[in-house]
Amino acid sequence: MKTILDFKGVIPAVLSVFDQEEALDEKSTRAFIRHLIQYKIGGLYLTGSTGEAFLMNSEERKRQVEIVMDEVGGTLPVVVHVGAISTKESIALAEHAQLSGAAGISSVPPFYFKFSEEQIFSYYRDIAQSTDLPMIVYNIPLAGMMTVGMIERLSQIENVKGVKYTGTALYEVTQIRDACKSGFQIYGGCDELGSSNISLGVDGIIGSFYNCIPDLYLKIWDAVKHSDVESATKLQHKALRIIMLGIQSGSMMACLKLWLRHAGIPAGYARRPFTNFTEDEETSLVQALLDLDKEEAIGLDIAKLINER
Ligand code: MN9
Repeated sequence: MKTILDFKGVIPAVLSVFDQEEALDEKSTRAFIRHLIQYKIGGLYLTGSTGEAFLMNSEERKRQVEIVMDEVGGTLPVVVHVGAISTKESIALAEHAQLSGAAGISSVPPFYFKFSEEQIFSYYRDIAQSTDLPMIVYNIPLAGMMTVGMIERLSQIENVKGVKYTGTALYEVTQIRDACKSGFQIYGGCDELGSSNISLGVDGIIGSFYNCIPDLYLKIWDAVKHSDVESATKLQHKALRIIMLGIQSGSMMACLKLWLRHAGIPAGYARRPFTNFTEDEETSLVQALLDLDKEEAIGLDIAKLINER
C-alpha cells in the first residue's frame, strides 16, 4: 500500500475528463489514467483546481476518485483534494477518500466568504480529525494565500502532514521548512517555478502541466537532482514557454485537454463556464505546440504522438 511517504517527485494535478455534453466520462478517464501512469510520476493529485473540482458536484467527485483508484490499483499514492468550502461537505469527501484507499487528502482554505483565521483553523482541524489520512494543506492565491505563521499553526494539528505551496514567494518554502516539524512535506504548486522549487528541496511538484508534459518535468527533476543547474534552467525555460501558450490560450484546462486529444489521449473537454475551442483555434494551438517543440528541440512525447497521427 502506497502512503504519503511515497508521494514524491513529479505529480500531475489530474485533469477531469468530461465529454462534450459535460458528463464525467468513465471510459476516457480510465484510458487517460493508464496513459499517465506509464510515466515515472510520484503519484496523482485528484479533484483539485486543475481537476475543475469546483465545477463538479460531490457525487461526481466521489465517482471520479473511485474510477481512478480502481485504475491505479495501488501502484501509486493518490491524494484527493476534498475542499468544498463547507466543512460538512469536505468531511464527507474526506471520509469517502479514506474508504476508497487514498493515501492522503488535501484542501484549499474555505474561500468566497471572508472567513477568520480561527474559522480557517477549525475547518482544517475538523477535516483532519474526520479521518486517519494525512492532510496536505493547499496554499493557493485563488483561495487566498495563508501566511507562513498560519501554515505553522496548521502543521501542529495531528494529521496535517504537509503543504502544497502554489505561491511565487519561494523564500516562504524555506521559511515553512524552518517553521514546521521535521518530516513536514512541502510540494511546489507553481509549474512556472518547477526547477526552483526542486532546488529548494521540495518533496514533490504538483501541477497542471504534468498531465501533458510529464516527460519534460521528469528531466527537470533529474537535472536538479544531479546538480546540473544549466540543463535544469534551460529545460525550465522551455517548459515556461509551453505553460505560457496554455495560459494565453484563455482557457488553460481546455488547452491541455485538446493537446492531449490531438495526441490520441482522451482527456475530454473543459466544463462551462470554461470555454473549449473552435476547430481553427485548436489547429493553431496544436501547431503552436509543435512549432515550439521543434524550435526549442525539446522532443516532447506529446509532439511525437501528435505527429504520428
Ligand atoms: O497548483 C496549478 N494551479 C491551478 C496548481 O490550477 C490554479 C498550477 O499547476 C498552475 O495551473 C500552473 C500554471 O499557472 O502553474
